[in-house]
Amino acid sequence: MSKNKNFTAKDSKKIEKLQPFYTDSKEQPLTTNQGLLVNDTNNSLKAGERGSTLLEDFLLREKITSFDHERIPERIVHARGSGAHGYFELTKAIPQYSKAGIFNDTGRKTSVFVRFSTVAGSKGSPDLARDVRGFAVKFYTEEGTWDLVGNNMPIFFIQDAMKFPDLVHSVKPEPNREIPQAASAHDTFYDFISRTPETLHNQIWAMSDRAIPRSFRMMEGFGIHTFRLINKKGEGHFVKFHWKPLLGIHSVTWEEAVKINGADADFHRRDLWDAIDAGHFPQWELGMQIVPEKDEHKYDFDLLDPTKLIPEEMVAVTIVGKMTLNRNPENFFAETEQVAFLPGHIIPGIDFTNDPLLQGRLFSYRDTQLSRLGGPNFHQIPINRPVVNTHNNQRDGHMQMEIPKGQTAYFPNSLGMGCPHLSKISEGAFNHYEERIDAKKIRSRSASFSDHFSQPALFYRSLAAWEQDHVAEAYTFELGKCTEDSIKERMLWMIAQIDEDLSKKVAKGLGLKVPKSIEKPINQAIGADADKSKFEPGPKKNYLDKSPALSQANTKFDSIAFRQIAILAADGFSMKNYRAVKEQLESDGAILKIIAPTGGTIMCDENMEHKVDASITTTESVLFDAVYIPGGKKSIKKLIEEPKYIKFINETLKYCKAISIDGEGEELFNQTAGKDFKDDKAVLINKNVAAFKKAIAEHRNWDRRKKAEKIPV
Ligand code: HDE
Repeated sequence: MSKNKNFTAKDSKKIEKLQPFYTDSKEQPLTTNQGLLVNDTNNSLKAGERGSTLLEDFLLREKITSFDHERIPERIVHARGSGAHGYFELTKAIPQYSKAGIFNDTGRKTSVFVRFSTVAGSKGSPDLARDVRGFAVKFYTEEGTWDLVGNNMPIFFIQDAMKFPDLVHSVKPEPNREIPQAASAHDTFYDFISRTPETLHNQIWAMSDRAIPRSFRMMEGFGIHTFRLINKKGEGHFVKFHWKPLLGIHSVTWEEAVKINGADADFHRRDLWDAIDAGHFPQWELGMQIVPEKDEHKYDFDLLDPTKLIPEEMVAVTIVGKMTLNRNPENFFAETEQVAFLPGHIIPGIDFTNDPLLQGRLFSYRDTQLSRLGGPNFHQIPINRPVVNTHNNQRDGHMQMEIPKGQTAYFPNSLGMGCPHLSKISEGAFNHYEERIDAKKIRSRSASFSDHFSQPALFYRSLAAWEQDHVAEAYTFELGKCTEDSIKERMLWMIAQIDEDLSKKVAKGLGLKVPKSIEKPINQAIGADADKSKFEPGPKKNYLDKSPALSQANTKFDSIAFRQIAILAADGFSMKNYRAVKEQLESDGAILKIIAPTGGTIMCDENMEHKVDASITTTESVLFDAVYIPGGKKSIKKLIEEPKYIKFINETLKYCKAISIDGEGEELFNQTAGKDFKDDKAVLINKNVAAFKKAIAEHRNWDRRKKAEKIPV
């Protein structure tokens, strides 16, 4: 309400008319900022359908430049992030593929800075949003800085950079109300997704458990695009980069994610920081899928299409090195916030391909840093400085932090003795891979990019039953949050193209029916003059029945490093069993935390004082991986009096986690839903610590999920 009593709604309409900054695109054609009518806002101008994007493309530049400058200073995407320092070591030299020093010198330790992030949320949004995670690595190599700016999923939502502003605008909070924060579960996102079938593959990954990781330490990373490796002879090989976490790939459930966001919005940030602080350094192996140039057209999908992965069963991942994160930043802003990743930062031995998404990214990231970090000298910010000296004739600009000496700032010169001078390729200078291009300049998309259903179906088929259940639940939740039935129905049709039963399950949850057909064309990511029939999604193919590598059921289950174990105890707890559990779990890196009725300290039955890590009122079971209840008559009597312990145990059971109980602890357990789960393989009553350790390492007993669903918490 306006404070000015004389100001009425009628006046506000008048002001709207007078002031030109109110715009409304209802029934209006799309134009450039100069009023030019636009006939294709979906494809960039390229040298041939599968060729590189042309600098001449003023439409792409205007659209992307405008988009890149939308937020200051928060990153427009990936605003919420956490970083860490570490190093990379080569374990297997690959001179036959790449001349890059870091891929040849096994004795070398290359410093890295890594930033993990969510995509859609603001800087202060919670960590457990259902979202893709960024996985950006800066290698400070002796030949210059290389940035591998990837995600935790091996494919992307769109095929052409021209679509990125549309994608991001659809997932961000809706512009009228700025709702919802850090969530894809809303109308505009699914309006866009359901009209853009190329998004379906990344979309189903985002509905899987990959979108709600247990920890940054337990995520895979992918470069996504096909890059090129170049050897000394100048020969090229296609390559896809993979990061494989030594701890395996593990996730929480969606219900837990929602609760974690409330209980500790910094859950992932804290976990990464604390693990490194405690000396449990997360590690990943760097893997490569290498494809000879002659095999470029061998596959049922196009290697330049970033919505496609190469199944590991078709091209194996060769492990070449290992990355260790061993140092937390000193200052969040100076390092994690100011770090500037650019896919264009490459080194001799690595090169780009014509993937049209990668081509657009090569423009976008430098552009966004100019507004985010204020000018062209962002490479001088400490975190962005290469570890090698730099000399060139670029000068001045905002925030020049160096004092370049001398009279000359041009090339060629004689007054400066010809310096800084050029280097030969044989001396390590970068040179571009000489790719032959003979094509028409065209704003279009290759027909080889039109198969949008085969790989989402392969992904879904490859999941374990519990993972498939989670996908169905995620779709039901996300579409249930949409308000427009037409959008939900279009999505149901799309999901049916992946798997009919999946779509039926989701439809049941939504109280709708899967439509037999929908209005065509569904694919609006084409030009207004394009032959629409050519761009309908192609038929679903089955070139591989299953890809076991895509399922988290086939990951590693052999570590309990930095797993959080809640010890439920009060005064008088039994020290004998606790001592054995503590010694054996801690020796394998687990972290034990005593959760007592109040803060302060408690006494065990051997009259020793123990520091309480959290009182039951200040913590939640969703923040822990497993629970241990030591015996001790007095302790158990006290715990039974506090109802939150019952909830704590019930939630542990509901989310399929391991629980170990000794002695009188069983009396407390009998007060919970646990009495019906005594034959469960991850419920260990008076069993040895080795069995508990194994159950924790297995992450969850998903077999429990159907029965545990009924536990009312
Ligand atoms: Fe990004 N992306 N992106 N992206 N992206 C940014 O750059 C962009 C894409 C990724 O921790 C921005 O510095 C365009 C794919 C990560 O600092 C911006 C397109 C992949 C990060 C930008 C893509 C990514 C970003 C925002 C379509 C996975 C965070 C702030 C052509 C391979 C890096 C910034 C960090 C950040 C643009 C698509 C990953 C605006 C135009 C595909 C991990 O420049």
